[in-house]
Amino acid sequence: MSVKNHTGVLIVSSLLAWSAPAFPQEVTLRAVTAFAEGTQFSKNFERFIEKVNADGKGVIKINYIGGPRAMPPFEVGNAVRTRVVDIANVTGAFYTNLMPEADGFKLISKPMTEQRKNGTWEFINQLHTQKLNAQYLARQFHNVPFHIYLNKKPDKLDLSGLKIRVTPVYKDIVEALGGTAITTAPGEVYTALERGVVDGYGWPVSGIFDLGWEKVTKYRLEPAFYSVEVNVLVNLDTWKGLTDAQRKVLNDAALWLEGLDEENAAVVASERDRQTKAGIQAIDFGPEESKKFLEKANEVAWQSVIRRAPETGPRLRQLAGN
Ligand code: 173
Repeated sequence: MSVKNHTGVLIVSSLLAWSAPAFPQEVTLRAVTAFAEGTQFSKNFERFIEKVNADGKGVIKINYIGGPRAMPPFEVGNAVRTRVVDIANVTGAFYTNLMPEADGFKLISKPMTEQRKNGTWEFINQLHTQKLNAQYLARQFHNVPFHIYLNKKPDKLDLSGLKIRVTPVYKDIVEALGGTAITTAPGEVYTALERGVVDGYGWPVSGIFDLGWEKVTKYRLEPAFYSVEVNVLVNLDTWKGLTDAQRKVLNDAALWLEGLDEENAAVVASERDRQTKAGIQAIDFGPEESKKFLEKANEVAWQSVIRRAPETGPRLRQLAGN
């Protein structure tokens, strides 16, 4: 080795040794959301990103790429699996093709503090590890229910002759009530209603104003049912590559994010009120019919999950306790 080369090596290695503490390694994660940016089911994830970027300064950073303009919602689960993105905000309903059990998450309505204690989080995390190559970092909106919204008024709790926009969340109950289920991403709902391609749609109690759907919605069918689940997932290779300090920033922010569910009761009340003011009428066939509806909704959904996931579905149902 020549003196010159030898000197070069020395200079390089000492530079590295010297520079390490001055430039601590900060990792940047690429993030997407399956819901439109700034809307009801992306908002809290966006607050989570802000928190991670503030608390994780110099340690971990999230680069928010955006929502459905950047990636079709039904592809987000697979994008996490293949590490096209590192972290995502997405409902299990959008990745049932990869994990049929994900259709059962809407049937679990216990608060996350309880799910983290009673083994539910652990079981669902295992499913994500195995089937989605992902860490199940957080679940949001357990206390926000769904509804079916309609533009035609049925005379009983029956959807015969009606075409209803669905995702896997509503498909089984819509069909059990005699309706025709048409699957679309949220971004296609407005046009489908406007053109009369569908007579109604499934959606949570909150969020219809975000995309102007109140302009093309006449009725909200009662009762509310199921439980919204929007999850924050981290690609498992990304997760394993993080330092303890980086993982701690994410985990702490995840628990904080789950805590934001406390705000939902007020949001639900104000959205119902706002719907009334916008002229959307509630259709309610009374307590007895509502009770039958809820029992049917629960039963058809579990049967469907258990048929598609005979090994794991029953355990999920046991954890859900319904
Ligand atoms: O209706 C939907 O697109 C859907 O399945 C969903 C799930 C969670 C939150 C919002 C919508």
